[in-house]
Amino acid sequence: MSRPVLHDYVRSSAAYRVRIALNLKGVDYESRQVNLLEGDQKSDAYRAVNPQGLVPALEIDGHLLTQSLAIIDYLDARFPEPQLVPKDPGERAHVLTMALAIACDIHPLNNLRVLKYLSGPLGVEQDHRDAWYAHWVHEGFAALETLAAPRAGRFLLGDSPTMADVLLVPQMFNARRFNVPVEAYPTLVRADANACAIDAFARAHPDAQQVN
Ligand SMILES: N[C@@H](CCC(=O)N[C@@H](CS)C(=O)NCC(=O)O)C(=O)O
Repeated sequence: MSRPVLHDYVRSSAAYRVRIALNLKGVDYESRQVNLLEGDQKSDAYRAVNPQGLVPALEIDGHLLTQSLAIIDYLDARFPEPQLVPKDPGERAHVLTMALAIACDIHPLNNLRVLKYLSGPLGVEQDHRDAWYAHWVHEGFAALETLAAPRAGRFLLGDSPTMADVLLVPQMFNARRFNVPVEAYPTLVRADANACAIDAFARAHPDAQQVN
């Protein structure tokens, strides 16, 4: 297998998810930075990689994959250990429910382009923009805490990390970065702390990236 190429950005939480999954699977990869703050994602060159103009994208096995959940699903099928989406149908649905609660119902509302649209064309002031951000984190995390708590162990489901933890860690990082308090969500705080103690998660952290 030639070395996969991740179209990446250090503080992109969707790319952070894929960095974690690649590390957990033990896949060595090249990171190519797409500077979101400079608008690289909107260039014709990058839209040829991902027509949505979003990171991440992963070149692997002759495929060009986009959408972080589809990429993680590919990696889980291609490199089965450690398994990130359980085979048991009930557990599988539970893990996907938690992952999608983050990926579909928190993250898109607080994405860079949404925040820029609020403060740009809609003229929303910074404090209202911050309130918007915190609102959707609290809505999502409150539900996720309730969903996760009955079946959580060291991680969101039991005692091994799953795709749900792969999505949780970057979302917790973002919440803290935007000064959203997370103490009201003890199950999420515990799973995040346990995951961050794992080397594969730690190496994917934005502060651990070596960017030129
Ligand atoms: N659903 C997509 C979301 C990707 C996404 O929103 N990426 C963000 C960074 S976390 C991005 O590229 N934003 C660029 C922008 O907002 O202009 C996925 O999971 O891959």
